[in-house]
Amino acid sequence: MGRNEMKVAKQNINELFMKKKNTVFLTLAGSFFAGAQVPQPMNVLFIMSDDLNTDLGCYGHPLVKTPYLDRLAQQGMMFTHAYCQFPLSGPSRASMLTGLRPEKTNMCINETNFREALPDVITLPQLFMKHGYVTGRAGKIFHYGVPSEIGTDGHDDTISWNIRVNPKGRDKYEENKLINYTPSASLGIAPAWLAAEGTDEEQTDGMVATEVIKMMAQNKDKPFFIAAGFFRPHCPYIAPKKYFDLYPLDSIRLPQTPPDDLNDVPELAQHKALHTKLTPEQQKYIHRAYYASISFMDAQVGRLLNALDSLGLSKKTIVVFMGDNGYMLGEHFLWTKFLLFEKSVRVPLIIYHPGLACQSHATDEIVELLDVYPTLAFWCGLTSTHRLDGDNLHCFFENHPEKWQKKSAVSVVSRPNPPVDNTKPNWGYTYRGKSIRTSRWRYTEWDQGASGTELYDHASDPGEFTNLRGRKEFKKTIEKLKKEFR
Ligand SMILES: [Ca+2]
Ligand SMILES: [Ca+2]
Repeated sequence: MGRNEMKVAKQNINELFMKKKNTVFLTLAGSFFAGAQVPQPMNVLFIMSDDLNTDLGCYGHPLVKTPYLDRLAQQGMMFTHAYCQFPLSGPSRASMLTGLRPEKTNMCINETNFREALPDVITLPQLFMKHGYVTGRAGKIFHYGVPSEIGTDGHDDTISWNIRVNPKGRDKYEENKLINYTPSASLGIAPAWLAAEGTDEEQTDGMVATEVIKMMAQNKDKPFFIAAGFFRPHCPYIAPKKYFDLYPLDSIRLPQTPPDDLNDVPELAQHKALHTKLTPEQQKYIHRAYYASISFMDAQVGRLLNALDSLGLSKKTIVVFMGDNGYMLGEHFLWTKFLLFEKSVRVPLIIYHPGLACQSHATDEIVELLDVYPTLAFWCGLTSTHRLDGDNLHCFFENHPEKWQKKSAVSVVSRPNPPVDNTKPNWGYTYRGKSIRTSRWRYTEWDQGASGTELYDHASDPGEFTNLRGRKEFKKTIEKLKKEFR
């Protein structure tokens, strides 16, 4: 679609929007954007990966092989600075899927259900369902204990879906084969891995892809919002053996951290994972297994993208790919997530809209996972029933990144107020850490500053090693950043 045609299309949409209600807009919006002859709304293929940081080929990782995500990024838009709103599955996903900041969902832990605070909120898939779309998911989209709840509904919001499938693959049945460095701990947090025998299709994530392909084939003549919720690279890090072979152990480089790095880091900022006690060699095995899990998951994304082509859906399906939270692999001597450092809150976000030809395929502007809901709703002509906290990313797809107003991302995290007690709301956890990231700075407060603050200058210190709080020359910078908290 040329620029003038786009202008006309947008004008028409605006006029329609003024005059008519959403049903008409919904029916026509897809056709304007897609340039199709028969009015038809766009489909959405929504792909999530669990605990995936930006260690991907397209994000510049020197080792990790992700050919399919790289291809998606080349065709669509890669957001190099996208941030989750809470670095833990349940609260992050609830925030993104309701379009609301975590404090409004009142989810400080995975075990709380956002419906307690927001009984009537319309989730993103639910909005599509209410407008006549078929909504379906396979695997983890809302929270799901991994690996304990694989094969169940997990903590799903079941009213958001017409179709729910919960595959359970040989990764679940072969947990006894895991190489586990902390056998006494639960597998949901243990550093454990397996280079598995057998095929991709036998693994849970392979089955998720198979089920989603089936779902798209069965619903290819209806508008759909179909979601693939991959469990990898969440631990236990399991993938077929061939993906481990991509990463010889001697090619793995462990992150370099100054020995005194944590001396200027507040106690609450240091959530310790079991991985902290691993030997350097064990750490390399964990890196390799995490990378293998990413490449395996990437191959399943490839199967979905190829299926869109073979089903004739690629011209009428928006593809969204994202991670739910970042992941640390020993940076700052810290591991996993539930932290407010860059690597724990920065996530991959790649979006492809077949009807919008981006001239540029990547942007460094700061965006939040919250921005996904309003964008998809806008593209499909759906109006949210509640006020959304995110912004519409459309300007990046019409080659006007300068229209993007948001200049910072905010992430929060909880910490317990002992004693932890599962009869208390959120088990006694409250929002105690809050962090803001602009293109240059990261500023973090614990207990509104009473339990410590951190300021990192990404222009000179991308590793966030030197905490600049307390230095006179940065007082004004901190005051300014505090004003941008939301
Ligand atoms: Ca997660
Ligand atoms: Ca430090």
